[in-house]
Amino acid sequence: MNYKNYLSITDEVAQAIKEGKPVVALESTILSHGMPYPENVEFAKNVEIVVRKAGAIPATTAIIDGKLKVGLNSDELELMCKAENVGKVSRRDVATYVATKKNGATTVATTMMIAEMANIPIFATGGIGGVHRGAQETMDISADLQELAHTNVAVVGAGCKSILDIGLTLEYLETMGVPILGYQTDDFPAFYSIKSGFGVDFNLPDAKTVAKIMKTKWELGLNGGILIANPIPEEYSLDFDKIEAVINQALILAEKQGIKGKETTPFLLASIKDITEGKSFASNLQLAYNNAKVASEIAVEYSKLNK
Ligand code: PSU
Ligand code: MN
Repeated sequence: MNYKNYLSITDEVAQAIKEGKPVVALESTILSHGMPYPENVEFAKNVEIVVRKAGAIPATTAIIDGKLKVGLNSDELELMCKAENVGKVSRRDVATYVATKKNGATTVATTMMIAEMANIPIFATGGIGGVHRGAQETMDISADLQELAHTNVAVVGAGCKSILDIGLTLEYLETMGVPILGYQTDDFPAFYSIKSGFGVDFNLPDAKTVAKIMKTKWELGLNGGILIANPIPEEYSLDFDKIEAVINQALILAEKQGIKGKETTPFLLASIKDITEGKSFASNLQLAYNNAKVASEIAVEYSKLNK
C-alpha cells in the first residue's frame, strides 16, 4: 500500500495530526449532493467554526483533481458547494476518480476511508446511509455500512433518515459487529426526530467515556468503525409521524420517476426539502452542527487519552 502520495493534507491539519491534537473529519457529499447552493456554503463555513470553538481542527475531505484532500480552503469548499461536475464518490469509484483526476464529493464511506489513511479517528456527519426500504428486492444497501464494518473511524451521526429501513440497518450493523453508542440517549435517533422507535446498545453519559471505548476497541484489535448516535437537539426535533408522511411522499415520487442506485439518496433528500418548503432543512443544519460539536468534544478527550 502506498497511499501517502495520493493524499493532500493542509499544513494545519497535518501538523495537528502529527502532534496528536484533536482533529475532526467532515464529509463533502452532504455539501454537494445533500444541501442546496448557496446555503451549503454558509453551512460548510459554520460547521468548521463549530469544530474550532469546541477545541478541534476541522478537516473536510473531498477528491479534487484526483487528490485525496484532507482540509479544504475556501475556494475548494466553494467548488464542492457549487457541485458542477462534482460526482458522488463511493468506495468503488475512488481509484477511477484519482487516476483520471476528477472532482468528487466524499460520502460517509469514502470520508471514513480517507480519514483512516490520514490518521484521523473521528468524523462528524448528518446521518449515515443504510439499508433502503425494499432492499429485499433492490439490494440497495449503502456502502457506508460495509465501511463501518471495516474501517477504524468513529462516526457521529443523528442516526439515519427513515427513507431507510431503520430496523434492517441496525440488524446489518449488528451482524457486522459495529457498536452503536447512544450519546446521552436510550433511543436510536431518526435524523429529524430524537426517537426512531428503536433503541441503542448503550447510553453513554459523556465524551470521555466514548473516547475510552474507541481506544479500547482498537487496542483490542477489534477493527472497524463505531457509530455514535447523537440525537437532534430537542428544540429542533420534528414530529416523527409528520416527517414520516413526507418521506412516504418522496418515496412514491422516486418510484414514479424510476430513480435507482446512487441517485436514490440525493433524490429523496431534495424531495423532502421541497415538500417541507425548507422546514426540514433548518433542522438538518442544526443536527449537523450538533454532531460536529459532540465529535469535537470526543476528539478532545481521545487526544488526551493518547498523550
Ligand atoms: N443521508 C442524509 N444526508 C446525506 C447522506 C445520507 O441524511 O447527505 C449522504 C451521505 O454522504 C451518505 C450518502 O454517506 O448520502 C449515502 O448514499 P448512498 O445511500 O447512495 O450510499
Ligand atoms: Mn445505494
